[in-house]
Formats: sequence, C-alpha cells, structure tokens
Amino acid sequence: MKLLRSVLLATGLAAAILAPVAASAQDIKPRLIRFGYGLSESSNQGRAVKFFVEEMSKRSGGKLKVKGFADASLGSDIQMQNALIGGAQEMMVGSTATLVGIVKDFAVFDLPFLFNNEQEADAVFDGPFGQKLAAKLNEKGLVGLVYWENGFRNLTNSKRPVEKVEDLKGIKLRVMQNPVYIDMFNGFGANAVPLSFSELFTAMETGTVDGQENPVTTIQSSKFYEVQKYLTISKHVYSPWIVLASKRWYDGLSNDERKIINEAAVASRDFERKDSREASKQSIAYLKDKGMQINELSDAELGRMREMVKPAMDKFAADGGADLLNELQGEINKVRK
Ligand code: TF8
Repeated sequence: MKLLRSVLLATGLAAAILAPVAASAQDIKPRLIRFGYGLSESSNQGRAVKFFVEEMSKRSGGKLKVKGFADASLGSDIQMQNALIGGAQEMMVGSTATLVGIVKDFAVFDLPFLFNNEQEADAVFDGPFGQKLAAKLNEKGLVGLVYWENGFRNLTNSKRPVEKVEDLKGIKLRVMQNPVYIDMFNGFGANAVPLSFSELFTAMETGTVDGQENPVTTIQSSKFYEVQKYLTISKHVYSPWIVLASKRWYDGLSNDERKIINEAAVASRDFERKDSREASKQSIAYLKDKGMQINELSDAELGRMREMVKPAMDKFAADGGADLLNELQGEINKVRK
C-alpha cells in the first residue's frame, strides 16, 4: 500500500515535472488568449471552447492560457471579427454567414439545400474547397483555423405552425446579417429582419420579430422555447462555425506556438462535431417537453421551397457567384459518389 502510494506519487511527480520540461524545450511564452463566442457556456459552442481551453493548456504545459468569453460578452460576431482584425482580441468562433462583409465568397455556404448530411459537409469544409475559402481571410487580417458544426437550421416562430411555405407569409423572421438569407426568406414570403444573434432573444421576447431559424441545439441552449411556440423541422441550410484568430496576433507567435494552436483547433473540431451531433439527437424531445409544438416539413413541401428559392440562387450566381457555386456542387458530388 505504502509502496503503491509512493509509486503513484513518483509517477505523478514525474509527469508533473516532465510536462513543463517538454513544453519549455519549445519556444512558448506565457500568453493570455481571449476567445469570444456568442452562445452560452452550456451550449455545444461553450463545451467546445472549454475543450479547446484545456487542450491548449495541456499542449503548452499551462503557458497558453485561453479564456473563453460566452454570450457575446466581447461583442457580436461582426464586432469580434473587427476586434480580431485590429488585434484587440485574439480568437473567436462564430458563423461564416456573418463573414460575407469581409470575404464575399462565404455566402456560398448560405445557399439552401446544398448538403444532404453532415458527412458531405465535413468532407467539403475540411477539403480543398473549405480550405481555399478560409485562406481568403488571410489578406483581410484573419486566420481561419477550423470549421465546427453549427448544424442544419430549422424554423421557429410564435404565430402559427409552419406546414407549408405560405404559412410564413407576413412573419417577421430574424435572419443573420447576410444577403442570401434576406433574399431566401423574403422569397418564402416572410419579412426577413437581419439582426445580430446577441439581440435575438430580446427581439423575440418583445415581439420585434416573430421568429428565427437555427439548429435545434441552439434553440435549446439559448432557451428560445421560452418565447417561441412552434418549431418546424426544415433543415433548409447546413451552417458551419469557423474558429478564427487575429492574423496580426498569430503572425507574432513562434512556430511552436502556432503548431500547438493549429493542433488544438483540429482536436476541438473533432470533439465539437461529435458532441453537437450527440446533443442534437436529444434536443427535439427536450423542446417538446418544454412545450414546443413541433412539425416536420414534407418532402413535397421541401421540393416547393427549392423551387421558390431559385431566384435567390440565380441572383447569387449572377452576382459573380456562378463559378463558386459550380465548384462547390462539384465537390459535393464527389463525396456523393
Ligand atoms: C446565428 C448563428 C449563431 C452564431 C453564434 C452566435 O443565428 O447561427 O449560431 O452567430 O456564433 O446568428
């Protein structure tokens, strides 16, 4: 017993001594890294940030200290992007949809009904297409590290069940600040209201908007069921998140530090996707239990929506996005085969 204890003590001690030694052989400085995000600490986004914090600490012998800031406490997605560009904040995770003011090409991911499932999305985001778009951020002062899953988006509102597109008529629907979303939902007959996520709950609570669209995990973690009665499973868009670093800050790091960040980011991506997918399986039952009335759109209705959204797709193509959309569809077809 005594022996066992001292062996345990010794191995524990050895690990404690060796970890920092291994890290200090590398060029790593003690740093505080502010990592902002829009959802709550208990959301899938929050859990993955926590995982990243721990990975960074482990991989750097405690030197690279990441502090997560939940609930948009450092600002909305767009405000944080600008803080990263200016070098006032180091890292964030947020929607690619809000990056369109910086790199227009990201709008291609906002087009509806592109991906049939998560596996197609993973292959495209982690493959050359996703990497090419992320690389376009560099000249704008951002580094796109990895894509996380936000998920397939669904509709909620406080007015009525949406069983057919016509039910959206006149509904004031919050969308992300992005022209594709505005065109898409106006095309469906709703009144699209672009708003930052951080203003959304209050806007629904006060009736400034009647509804919104987001993955079920977010509808759960942001407690939208408190202010929304109807949930329609439409899966109209697969939405990614992107983990970003300030380029100004990132360029000043050592190779060893950058390597740790890149590897921790990849580990966080794998953790986040698995965790989000598991969580989303529980969400529908949870939301039903919270009193939401839930319906699924029929294939026929989804087919009608695809037709109705064609003008928005054509507009994207005519606006210089045709080649990009073709390329993306080509990449998705490769995965489908
Ligand atoms: C949205 C997005 C949100 C993100 C998040 C705050 O509706 O789906 O998940 O912006 O980072 O705005």
